[in-house]
Amino acid sequence: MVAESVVVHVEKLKAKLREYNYRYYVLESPSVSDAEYDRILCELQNLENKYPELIAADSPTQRVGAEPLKAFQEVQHKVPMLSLQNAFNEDELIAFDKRVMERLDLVDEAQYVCEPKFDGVSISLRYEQGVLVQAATRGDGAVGEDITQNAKTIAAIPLHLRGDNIPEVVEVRGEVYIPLAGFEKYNIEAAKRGEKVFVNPRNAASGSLRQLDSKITAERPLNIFCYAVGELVGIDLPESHYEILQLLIHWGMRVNPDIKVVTGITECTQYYNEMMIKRNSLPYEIDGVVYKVNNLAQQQELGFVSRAPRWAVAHKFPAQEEYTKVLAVEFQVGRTGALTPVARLEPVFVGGATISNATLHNIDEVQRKDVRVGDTVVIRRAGDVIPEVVSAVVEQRPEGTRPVELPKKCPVCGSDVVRGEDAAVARCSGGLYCNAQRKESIKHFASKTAMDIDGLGDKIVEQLVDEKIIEHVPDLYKLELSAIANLERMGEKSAQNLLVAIEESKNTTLPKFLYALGIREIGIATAKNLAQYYGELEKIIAANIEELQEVPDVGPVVALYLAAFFRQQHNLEMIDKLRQSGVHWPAIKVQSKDLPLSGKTFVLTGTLTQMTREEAKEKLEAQGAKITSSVSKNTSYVVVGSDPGSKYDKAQKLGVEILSEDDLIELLNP
Ligand code: D41
Repeated sequence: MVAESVVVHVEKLKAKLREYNYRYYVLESPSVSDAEYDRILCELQNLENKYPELIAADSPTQRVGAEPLKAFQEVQHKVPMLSLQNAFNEDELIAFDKRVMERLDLVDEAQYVCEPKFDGVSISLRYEQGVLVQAATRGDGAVGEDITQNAKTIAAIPLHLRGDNIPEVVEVRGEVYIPLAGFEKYNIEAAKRGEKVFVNPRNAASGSLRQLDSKITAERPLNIFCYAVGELVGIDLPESHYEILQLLIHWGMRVNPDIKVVTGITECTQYYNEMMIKRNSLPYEIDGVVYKVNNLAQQQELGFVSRAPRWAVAHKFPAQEEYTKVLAVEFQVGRTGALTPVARLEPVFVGGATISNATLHNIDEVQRKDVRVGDTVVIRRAGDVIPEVVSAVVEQRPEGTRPVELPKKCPVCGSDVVRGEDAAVARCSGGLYCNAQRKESIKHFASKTAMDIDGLGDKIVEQLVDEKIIEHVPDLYKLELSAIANLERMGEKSAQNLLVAIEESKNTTLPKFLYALGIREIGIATAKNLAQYYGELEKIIAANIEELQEVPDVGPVVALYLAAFFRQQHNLEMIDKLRQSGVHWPAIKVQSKDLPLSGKTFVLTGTLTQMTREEAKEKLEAQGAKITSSVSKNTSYVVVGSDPGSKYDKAQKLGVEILSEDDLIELLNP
């Protein structure tokens, strides 16, 4: 037993260090000298050495810890980390605000929180009873990597929350970044040591967080700004996003001082202009600003599409641009046969990276911009987005150039190239005869979100197809060691590992399998909805176009693609072959479909008095109804509260049945 006086003293030392640390790194106004801080840390260290049972995970001595990891563990985010939709210009921004106002049926302008957009790495910090227990990268938003050891080395991240009203669980979301000064200093020193330098601060932050040895991370000048909460248990959410940020500040998290609440989109644009000027004097990089609807009830009502909230938008600063020459224009063939024109360029340094290819999107775009081989062009690179050709400098065009034409035959397989009447996209009609389409569909099948075949990278797939070792997806499950061990850059060991990964991929889930099939417009979110709704693949295959549209998020176009895919004999044969090879998934329990309002679609407009719109939505959904935001002729009922918006007029125009709040209550409680 350790004497109580020692326990109390250790707690006092820890509290002191926590306070000093907070003042230094979060408030950036130190309250003691470095020597004093070190003295207390040393005293604590000595006591912990003597009484190891007193070492707690949140002790300031535990920031750099333990042995290097072998690999990062996966972390399933309890609340998904959503992504942000982008607005690249004022028109897109105005459209965003208009959608917000329409969906909320607002007459007055919406209130927005404006935040700088830090160019770093998004992470999630999980605190239980106020103690940091886990840090994770965003990953794909659903699953990230456990970087707890590395996050603990960041001094601005509290190991222990301050203040009162500490929740049982809170996940704090923020952006880890490297200040410009730290980035430059690090690169100068790395260059002196003859080591690799980072191209930009974001890569530096990302590379530093992804070190298996936290001692290396500890040497990097990482910092954080927090901007949201994920899971929250034990206390009620406040009413606004701004109040959440105040709570974070209260708990000792670092929140950016340039965050502001404004009313209406005009004030957002003013903020944007202010930050654009301020940007150059900030000690860290920002690549735009973010606007978020402040009111949380409104956020909830807006919800999200795919994985981005409808209530937030990133307003990007203009991208960096540079001039270079077009050496060639080639057409790449994608998984669905779409031909994408790509400009091969004289290499040029834009926005922190050397670019030698840029997309031209589609043939209409090429002809509209009239980009020709030999032209000098403007190249734009915005953040992570694929570089694009903005325009050609016609004044500098050499003689004898010709407009780029769409090839009549697929450059890969020679099949006819076809274009629908109004489709901007031209496609190779070769289907799975086309090597390019087959390669892309196999890559997609093997990808992490799909069957997750570790080690089956793009280069390997290309070799396997080019050397005719495999032709179609099901052939993957017939691969033998001898066939793959001879591939370039493939040793016996990695060949064996690949076979194991292929074998393990057989154990999958229905959503992953559905997504892996590569049906047009079927992302993982839609695949999950389909799986949840039908429970069995056979039922999805058997469903007709109308039935498919009962699934959340499935509209007429997606339903058509699904039905078309499952009508093709060769696709059904492929599915059979895969299942015969042993691909399987656990059964899914479906929510009952025989509810009173199954198959009915509702739109809610105006203010309800006896329940909130959210409650109405939940009650309707519990009875099987689907709630959508816009009125169409497929809408079954429009529920009209007081001060209804334009949706009411539209319902009348289309002759959709209109329900009052009382009618709704009657319907819910017959
Ligand atoms: O500064 C940022 N990079 C930033 C990113 C920010 N200030 N706010 C953000 N808010 C969100 C939501 C609205 C989803 C909570 C974000 C991000 N998301 C984000 N960053 C990367 C993916 C999403």
